[in-house]
Amino acid sequence: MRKTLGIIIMAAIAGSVSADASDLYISEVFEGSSSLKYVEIYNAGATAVDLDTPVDVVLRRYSNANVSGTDVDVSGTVPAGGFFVIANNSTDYDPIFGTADQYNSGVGHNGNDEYDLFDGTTIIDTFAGDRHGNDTDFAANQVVYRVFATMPNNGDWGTGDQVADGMDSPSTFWTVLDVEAGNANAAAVGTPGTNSGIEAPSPVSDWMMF
Ligand SMILES: [Ca+2]
Ligand SMILES: [Ca+2]
Ligand SMILES: [Ca+2]
Ligand SMILES: [Ca+2]
Repeated sequence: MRKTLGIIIMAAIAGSVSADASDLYISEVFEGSSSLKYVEIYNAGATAVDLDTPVDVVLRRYSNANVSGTDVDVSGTVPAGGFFVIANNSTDYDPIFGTADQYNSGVGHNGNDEYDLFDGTTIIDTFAGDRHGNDTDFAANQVVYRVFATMPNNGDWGTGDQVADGMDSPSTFWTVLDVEAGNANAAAVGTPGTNSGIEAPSPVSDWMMF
């Protein structure tokens, strides 16, 4: 009886915790050939986050040298300690990785584009936010992993351009792996929707759950 009561109380407490989109961060960005591209978002919090309610979460892409971006309105739920994947399209993505959480051709980065993640009007994270306005390639034909061990940080790339396979970005906030021609090694180097061991803690219960 006591145990049952405890479970009921814990469930009531968990239900009262409001989702906090500030627990979200961009955990992986994949840029292959054709339009095999995706962005993975991780929820480091203890509560699932609805990407539309109570505040609308939006991914904004800045292409080439542009300093104004184009919005991808992400919709769905990111589980506590879980991932959410937005892929460019199913034709390129599904045969290699299975089903993504969302498809949107706005996820069309090609090596010199950056992303900001917005919670309403507030930027909560970036992928190379310090490179807006710079059209030099910095992540072409690579999968780029957020280095969990360096979190929290703002996702900046740091001063410098593209780095070699297996190296960190100049900021040390990201680690890159090369994607081979024709996406030959895509399934080996990309981990959409799952933890590679770089971009999120394993197990998640070791961090920020309480
Ligand atoms: Ca949204
Ligand atoms: Ca571009
Ligand atoms: Ca490419
Ligand atoms: Ca991943």
